[in-house]
Amino acid sequence: MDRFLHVSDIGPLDKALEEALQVKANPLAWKQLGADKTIMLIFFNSSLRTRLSSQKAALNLGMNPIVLNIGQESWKLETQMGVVMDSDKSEHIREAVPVIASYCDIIGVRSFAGLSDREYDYNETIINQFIEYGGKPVISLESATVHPCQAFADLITIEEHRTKQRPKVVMTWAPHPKALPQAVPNSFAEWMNAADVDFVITHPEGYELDSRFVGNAKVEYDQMKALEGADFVYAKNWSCPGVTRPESYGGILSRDMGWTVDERHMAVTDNAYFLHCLPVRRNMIVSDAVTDSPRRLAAEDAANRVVSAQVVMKRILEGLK
Ligand code: SN0
Repeated sequence: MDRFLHVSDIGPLDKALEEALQVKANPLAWKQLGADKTIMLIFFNSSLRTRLSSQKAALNLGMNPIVLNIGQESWKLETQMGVVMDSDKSEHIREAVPVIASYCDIIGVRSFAGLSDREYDYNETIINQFIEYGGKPVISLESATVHPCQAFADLITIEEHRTKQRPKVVMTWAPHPKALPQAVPNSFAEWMNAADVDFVITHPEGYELDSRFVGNAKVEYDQMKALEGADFVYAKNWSCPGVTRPESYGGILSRDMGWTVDERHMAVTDNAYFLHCLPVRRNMIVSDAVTDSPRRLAAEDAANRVVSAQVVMKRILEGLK
């Protein structure tokens, strides 16, 4: 495996899940695999879980993780080609990436969508330059359009808690004061489509996700109807993906607090578990009562971030040998 952005990069999901449960049961069993190997974790944006779980996963595999926050601890990097570099960005990614790559064996990159230029974001302009100019395996730690380590962890959490062969999983949009990327819902949709679940997406009109991620999911604009009989409720805000409204790409189309997941919503489910990738804004995305209820799996899901990252790094290390 030389990159991890999409569900297809991990191969058959039953095998990936089996490996995840093995890694979870015995996290230090591959401590020699990463000996004397270095992983660079490059952050263009803030992080709590991704940063810590990636370091922990690397340490479990015996690797040396090195973390760099671009712009805060390094020069600000220019990522567009063909520009006159007279701004505050001192170095071009074209020069920086080969240097970073020469110091390590694997690179992880967090590079959020800018949400102003859809083509720039959906071409994955930043992480693709790491792939192209680095020549080392690259892991997306949430790039412009995908967050695969999160979606893999979500799948593990659902697998551990499902009581039905084919559970109903509902991803619902919820309001937020800031315009957020579509990476988390894109990847969650991509992974749920590949998994053996009955998958429904619900959001106000205008928030349609890119068809390559929606796949065969059912899209239901009536949130209550979508949630009926759900076994898992996955709440997330995202900004306008610009699919049905290209002129509004990256914008906020709705602030409707009726979409905030509360006990009224959970009452129509089949005693569903509530999941959120965190960070979560209380009483925007989800009410205090739901987020503090015993059906909430956010902490369990966050713990599985170490597991998903470790399976991905383990696969990459096995490929390096
Ligand atoms: C990011 C997002 O893509 O939605 C990361 C989620 C894993 N979330 C945020 O940026 C939330 C920021 C905020 O102020 O609530």
